[in-house]
Amino acid sequence: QNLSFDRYQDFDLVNLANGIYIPEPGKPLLPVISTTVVIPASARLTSVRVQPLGTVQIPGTFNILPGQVPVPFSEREKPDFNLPDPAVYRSDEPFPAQLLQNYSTGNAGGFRLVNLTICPFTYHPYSGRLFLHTRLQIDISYQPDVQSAPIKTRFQTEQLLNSLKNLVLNPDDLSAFSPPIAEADQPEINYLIITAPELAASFQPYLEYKRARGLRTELRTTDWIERNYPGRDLPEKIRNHIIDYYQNRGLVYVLLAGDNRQVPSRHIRVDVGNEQGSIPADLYYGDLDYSWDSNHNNLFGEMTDSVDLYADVFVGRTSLENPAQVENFISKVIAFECTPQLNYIQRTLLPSGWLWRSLNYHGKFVNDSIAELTPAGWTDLKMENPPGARVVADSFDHGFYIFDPAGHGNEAGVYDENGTPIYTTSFAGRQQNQNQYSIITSLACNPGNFEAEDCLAEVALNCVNGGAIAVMMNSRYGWGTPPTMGPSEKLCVRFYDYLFNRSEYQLGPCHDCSREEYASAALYSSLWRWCLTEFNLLGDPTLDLWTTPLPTCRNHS
Ligand SMILES: [Ca+2]
Ligand SMILES: [Ca+2]
Ligand SMILES: [Ca+2]
Repeated sequence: QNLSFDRYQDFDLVNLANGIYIPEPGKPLLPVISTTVVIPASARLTSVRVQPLGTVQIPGTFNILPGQVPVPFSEREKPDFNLPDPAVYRSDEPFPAQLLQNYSTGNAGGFRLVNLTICPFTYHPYSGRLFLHTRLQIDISYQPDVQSAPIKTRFQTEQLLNSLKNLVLNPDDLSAFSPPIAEADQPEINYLIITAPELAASFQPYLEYKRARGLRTELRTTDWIERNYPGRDLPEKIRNHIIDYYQNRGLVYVLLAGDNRQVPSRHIRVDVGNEQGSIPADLYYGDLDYSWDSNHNNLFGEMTDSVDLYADVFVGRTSLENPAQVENFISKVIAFECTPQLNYIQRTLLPSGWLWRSLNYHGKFVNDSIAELTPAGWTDLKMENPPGARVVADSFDHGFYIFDPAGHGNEAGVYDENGTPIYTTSFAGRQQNQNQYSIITSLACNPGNFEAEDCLAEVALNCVNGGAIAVMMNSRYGWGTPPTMGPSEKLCVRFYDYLFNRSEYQLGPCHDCSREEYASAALYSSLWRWCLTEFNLLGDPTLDLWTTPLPTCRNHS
């Protein structure tokens, strides 16, 4: 029941629930699946093998759609159709030749993970036969590493174990495979706030609040970091400070507490097609294993640079720049965590517009996928082609826990293909939803570009009488792969999958694990790397999320 087919022009389109596409223009477009396996923290991977244990032929013959060139969601032109590659389509050789498309290894907080991208289909283009491998055997071999595993604190291991159980295929192995535990050499710091000197005093009440919830907290200012840590520039010094606390003081959570002027972002360099991406990516501060510039050319996160894309600490940014905004942020978090309104938690607001009308491709596709994930009893208010942003903003004021405006975008808003606004900064800053703060996601281009003076994500987060408590939006172009759902859509959907289906109730881990699902795709495909890294979190990574209107307070101790 997870498999369905559509027709697109003269071609067959294969859909698999939880599958993704990594399109190669002209080659048959078949969904692939990602899966993650934990191996011992001290292990070195030696081989991965995937074999089918059960295979069925899908009745009929198929003319599978060729992969198309990805398109940014700000592009309103209809992309040209990519024709089938005759070298593949005139042959009857099995496609793809290997079920295992790619795999990667990495570390998440001392745990060692293997991420696999597998195509569960085999297609014979000339005869049109299509086979589905319904059961797969995955063999993973490893050896003890010569380097011993990093030592982690009990708190670090517990937090990571708690989040990784939702990511890995073999959660029962997590305890046995966890890194060795020891007390930190220096006093433990679980939660670090990094901010500019002028905001430090305003964050003191927040440190105390988080302390009362069981976290060992510390605040460091960028000028102190500048003086005390090595690095080629301030972002590298900040990251070296985080690495120090991660290795020696048991650090798990980091709040980058400021706009780009207060706490600078690192740009990473990813190219997709003719687009050169220079992408503000806060994952640079979370994935701590490598330098992100292993080829030493001052361009970070290139496809040739070493990264593993697994967060070792959970990072979020609260993009604010003055004490009044800090005060507002603190009061919103405390209200959200301790005295939430109960009547709005199980409500989603899902406005959408046309992405490419000529391709029959609409923002409602991603929103329908989100609505399919909301539990029974939730109310999903879909608004297709709203007449303008005012209607959406008026609804928003009634209180919706989840808000996903889907359309074309820029820094100031999200729009239908024809230019009609769906949601914009002028409304986001004046919402009156009071203590019914929303979690906001969007596939659109650029509304998460916090380097702009005030992008949509920042305005929603800093709204005084309501707005958002957490926003995940793209800092550069979102990418689509019409007629199939592209990475930016899948990332929005996967966040809600972790929240609703996998019971991940903490914001940072929910955001990071849902992205890590696609780690190997993003190590292998620049399209996926672009989309994964630009989807930054604006919000506190330690924030406790509600999915039922039952107030219980969580205590980290
Ligand atoms: Ca580089
Ligand atoms: Ca990592
Ligand atoms: Ca800004």
